[in-house]
Amino acid sequence: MTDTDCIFCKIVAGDIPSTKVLETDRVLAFRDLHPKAPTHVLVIPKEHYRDTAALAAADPELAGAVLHAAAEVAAAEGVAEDGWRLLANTGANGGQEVFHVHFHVFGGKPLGRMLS
Ligand code: IU
Repeated sequence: MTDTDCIFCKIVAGDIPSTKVLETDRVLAFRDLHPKAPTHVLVIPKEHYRDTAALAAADPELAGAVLHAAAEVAAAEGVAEDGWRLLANTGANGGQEVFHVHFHVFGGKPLGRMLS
């Protein structure tokens, strides 16, 4: 399932270049174009789902594969021991700008507390 208007589907297809960090048959991880931390990688299912809720409802196994890949990315980036952050902005109030579900992997510096 792809969306011809979706920029991340175009990255999956190779029509738009990206710096790949990890790839499996169903998951792709690539560096964010505008990194907010020394490690800032986006982990996505290759299939198009608009957000976390749609992915979880349609394919929980794939949602798990994406989480598994995120942990592998953190380990490969060398940030697993010191800690890292996984973030999935969901919907307009959640700050989601690209509507192909993606998980941000941040690490490489103290990230502070989001909630207090
Ligand atoms: P958000 O969670 O939807 O707000 O984040 C979208 C992210 O996708 C944001 O950090 C962008 O820098 C990033 N991004 C990218 O890496 N490559 C692109 O071609 C586009 C957005 I468009």
